[in-house]
Amino acid sequence: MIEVDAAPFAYRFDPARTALVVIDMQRDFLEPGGFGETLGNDLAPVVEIIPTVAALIGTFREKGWTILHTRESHAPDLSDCPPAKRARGAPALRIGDMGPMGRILVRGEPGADIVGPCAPAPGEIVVDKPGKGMFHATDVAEILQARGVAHLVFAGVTTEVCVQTSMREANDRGYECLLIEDATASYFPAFKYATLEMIRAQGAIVGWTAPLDAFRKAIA
Ligand code: TIU
Repeated sequence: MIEVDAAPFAYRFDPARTALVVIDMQRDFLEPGGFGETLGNDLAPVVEIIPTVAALIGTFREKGWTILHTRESHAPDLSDCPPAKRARGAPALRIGDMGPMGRILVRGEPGADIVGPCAPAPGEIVVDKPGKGMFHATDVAEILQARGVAHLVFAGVTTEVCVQTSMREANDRGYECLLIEDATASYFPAFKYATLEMIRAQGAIVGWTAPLDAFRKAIA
């Protein structure tokens, strides 16, 4: 077992039973004209973490440990997009509308791609998910069970939406979850810090948090 100096106390994991989960590092959330910007968000806080997420992916790659990437996206006919999700709010463009990177949040469009520095390598798992959580309407449970995974290390965007939802889903399914603090971001920095606090409060009620540096020191 490897022990990471994490909060609220040490996080222990067996690399053979661990997967890195990189949530939704897609152009639609990180680049101008994508879903995130159409919702009215400032992209700067999420763009900032790209190099750290890439470094974390590189660390897992060097070790040959399991890496799973998710993409929030919908079928071209939007059959997996609840009408309520598309109708919500007053975005500049709605899910399925044509934007500068193709149709917003639609599978196979340029905007749904993962940004270059975080792009999946051959052999890494890529899961398209129609919801915020990675277990909803996906094969993630079966994929992780088939590999005997018990520990999940989380990164990606956004901290309080898809990362937190996926981490809570995983926690309820019995996974031991660690969120890498500087490899996740929100459009709202205050929401990121609140999420980190609520995850690790009450004796790691949802899971642990640690900076990338602490994770790397632990495995060195
Ligand atoms: N809007 C927002 O903060 N996030 C999302 O809609 N999806 C993800 O977090 N991936």
